Amino acid sequence: MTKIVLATHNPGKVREIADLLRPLGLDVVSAGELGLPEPEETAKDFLGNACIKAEAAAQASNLPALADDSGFCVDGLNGDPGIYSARWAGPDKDFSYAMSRVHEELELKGLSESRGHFVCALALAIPSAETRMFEGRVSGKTVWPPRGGHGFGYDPMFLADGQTQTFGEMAPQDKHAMSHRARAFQLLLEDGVLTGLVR
Ligand code: ITT
Repeated sequence: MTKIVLATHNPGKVREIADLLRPLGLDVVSAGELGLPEPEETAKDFLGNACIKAEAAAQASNLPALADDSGFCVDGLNGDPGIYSARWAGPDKDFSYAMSRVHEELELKGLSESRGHFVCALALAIPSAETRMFEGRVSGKTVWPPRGGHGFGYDPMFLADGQTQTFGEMAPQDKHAMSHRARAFQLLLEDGVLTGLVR
């Protein structure tokens, strides 16, 4: 079976991407399990950071590596936290705190809610081949207080358009059916490069 590295140290992403990859019959191992270092995310956009993470993992492991750079972009905060979504949670990765910060910064602007979207950039780096990149989005709005214990990160404060449940309230398979990550993944599948790896 072809081995592929998930170039992420975020357990929520590992869970969701492994669910999406499972049907392809790839042998998935995470960067955390391989003890790979976390590269600094110095790019100015999601695609650039996904590339940095995928290429660092592919180089260190000599295996194909799939990275995800994602975030929550809130219109009322001019797109913040955006590429800084993980950093807003501080060193303890406290997303209750990060969600409160979004809410408080909106309130400071006199807003009780705002439109926003999640972005997911995927980069697939294959040793000695060109890195492929894909981006998916899902639009909706902020809700306060947060609702639900599923998912991760900002899920409990995000209501996708046309839904009554936040991403935090949805069953994982319902989030997978419509999320930014699932949309980016669909583009990756359509490209065929991933299925080409399966022997
Ligand atoms: P890696 O870099 O190791 O992959 P990270 O958590 O630091 O892990 P990012 O830099 O891409 O990853 O930060 C993305 C943050 O955006 C993530 O920590 C979540 O808080 C948030 N986020 C991304 N996708 C999300 C989703 O599906 N639901 C809720 N929050 C999400």
